[in-house]
Amino acid sequence: MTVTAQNSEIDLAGAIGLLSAAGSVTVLCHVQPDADTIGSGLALAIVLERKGVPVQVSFAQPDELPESMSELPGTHLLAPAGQVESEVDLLVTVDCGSRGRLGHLADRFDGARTSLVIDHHRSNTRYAEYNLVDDSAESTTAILARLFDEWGVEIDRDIAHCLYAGLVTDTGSFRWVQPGTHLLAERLIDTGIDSAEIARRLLDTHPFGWLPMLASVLGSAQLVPDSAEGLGLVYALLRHEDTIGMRSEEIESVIDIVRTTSEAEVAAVLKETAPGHWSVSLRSKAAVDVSTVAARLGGGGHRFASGYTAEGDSEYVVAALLGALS
Ligand SMILES: [Mn+2]
Repeated sequence: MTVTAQNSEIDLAGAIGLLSAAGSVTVLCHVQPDADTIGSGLALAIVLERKGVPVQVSFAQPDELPESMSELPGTHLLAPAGQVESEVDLLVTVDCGSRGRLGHLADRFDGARTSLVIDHHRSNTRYAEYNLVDDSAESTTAILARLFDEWGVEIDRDIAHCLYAGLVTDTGSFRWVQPGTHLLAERLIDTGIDSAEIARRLLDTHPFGWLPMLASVLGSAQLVPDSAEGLGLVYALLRHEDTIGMRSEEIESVIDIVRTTSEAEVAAVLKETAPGHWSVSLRSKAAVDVSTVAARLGGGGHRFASGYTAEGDSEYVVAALLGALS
């Protein structure tokens, strides 16, 4: 297929039609995968495998699945990025707001007969031939739960485990919810999954070294009361040396502490992924749409949670952020 194919919006029934007709499927998750993209990818792959459809799930980087997700059902369907088939009937991306979030696996679009995006990011760029995007959904796994219901797929314990992983993490342990969120959680828990253990593994398990890392990083946090039109910015830097030996689980946890600062509407954590290369997480509480802020800096995301990448020294990256917030 060509990348200039018409980018159609599609509904659940249309997506089911594509999935039902597919002779083979590749499911791609975003780089630096979280539990929503992996939970979505594995749940969909389990369903397709049971229907007899050859399926691979993958993500471009890092090379290994985050340790906290290793107990999810369906990991036997994960393929190393280098082993993802170059030709496939249907390419599906899950929880991935733009083509760039696929990393080098974006080239698999070239060998796909057709493509489908399933996502809930506000900033989604509709980069596939068919796009099932619901930015009101709590998680991509919540969209998949509706898709499975419409498809007549029974959500059993294994599928529920994958869907719950995305739901509990993307809602911040059920802080950011809407009518229906807890009903979905109840349905998933009722299959017999150990919801406490799933949440503990994904969100509340860190090695001891996390504590001194936090002490160092949080100790250097800065408050900029004038930023964001006087609503305030708080930020912290995770320098490359702070991240050595830390898993993504430890690195991604920092923003959840920084964002609790009462004097700041916007929180940022600048993570130095390699010397001079930064991945920036943004959070807001109510008044600021950080998906727009991230978009100004080349990234994207949700209204209250977004991110982007940047290059340069920390002063330069902070100055660019302050500029985008003003
Ligand atoms: Mn998500």
